Amino acid sequence: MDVRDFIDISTEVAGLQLEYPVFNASGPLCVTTQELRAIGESYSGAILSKSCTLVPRSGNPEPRYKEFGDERNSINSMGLPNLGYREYVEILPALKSYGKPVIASVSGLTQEDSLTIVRSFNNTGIDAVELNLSCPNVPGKPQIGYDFEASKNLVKGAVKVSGLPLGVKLPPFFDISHIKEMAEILNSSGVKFVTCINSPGNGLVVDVDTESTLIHPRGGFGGIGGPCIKPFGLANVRKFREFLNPEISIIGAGGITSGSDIFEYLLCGADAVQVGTHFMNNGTSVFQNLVYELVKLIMDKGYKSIQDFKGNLRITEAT
Ligand code: RRO
Repeated sequence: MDVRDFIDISTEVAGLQLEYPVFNASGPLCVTTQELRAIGESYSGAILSKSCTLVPRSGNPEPRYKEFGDERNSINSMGLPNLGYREYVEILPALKSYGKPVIASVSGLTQEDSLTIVRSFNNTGIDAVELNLSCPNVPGKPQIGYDFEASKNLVKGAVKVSGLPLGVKLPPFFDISHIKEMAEILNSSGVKFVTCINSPGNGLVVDVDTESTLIHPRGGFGGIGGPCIKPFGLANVRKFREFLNPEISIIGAGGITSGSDIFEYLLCGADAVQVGTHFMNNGTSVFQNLVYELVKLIMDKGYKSIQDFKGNLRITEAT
């Protein structure tokens, strides 16, 4: 059975065609060739690599990823473990054989590093670059997405040197004025897509039995993922959709574990979604399950395609 026999759930992000509106978030299980190939073979609508730096990094000391709570939330302080950008320039073009968009995530430790890396993916045959403005876990490196002036300089510089559609991965914002200000920067910078949200940074999870933090790096502080962050992901998508130019695509991320969660993000205006914690906890089978659940839900509701309901969230009536 092919779900496409029943309904059209294809979507477009930054001019790229995705057969399914769901793919992996940069982070879990997308560092090595083997991991990236497994994503290619799955129902993931695209292949997105782990954020890369100028030189390879082994990341922060273990334990650096833990699940917590009944809903399988997560805390991580991976610290950008990756093979270094030169490896991804080699590895990623071959993944085009899977017939889906291939996207490189870039997270230089300085602006100069980021521009060098972004430039290096030009003419490699891959489809797009996602510039990560929101890694919460590198000691001594604040998240650039919370510094509007620095973000503006970096994004404008990156768009200038990139020959590919360029998007940004944003941290969550908790005040509407911040979303508006960031949207205005992005509207005038030439970005083609926005991914929101990265894991809310600097959370702390405590183990009562051992009276200690769950993870080791940075005093136990880390980025939070899983269902507990979904309301903030939805809110950021909804408000960015209101403030961003309509031609800028939005990819939602944060707490997706079901087809119904994907439907919520699409209703808030996302063009596609990414899955982080749920993928990390369960592997590539999640993509097929999510696609089937989404198809069933859309069919039950009587819609024929994503276009029929995307962005159509209603405000509940006053009583
Ligand atoms: O590697 C990480 O510690 C990490 C990154 Br780059 C990111 O963007 N978000 C996250 O939760 N962890």
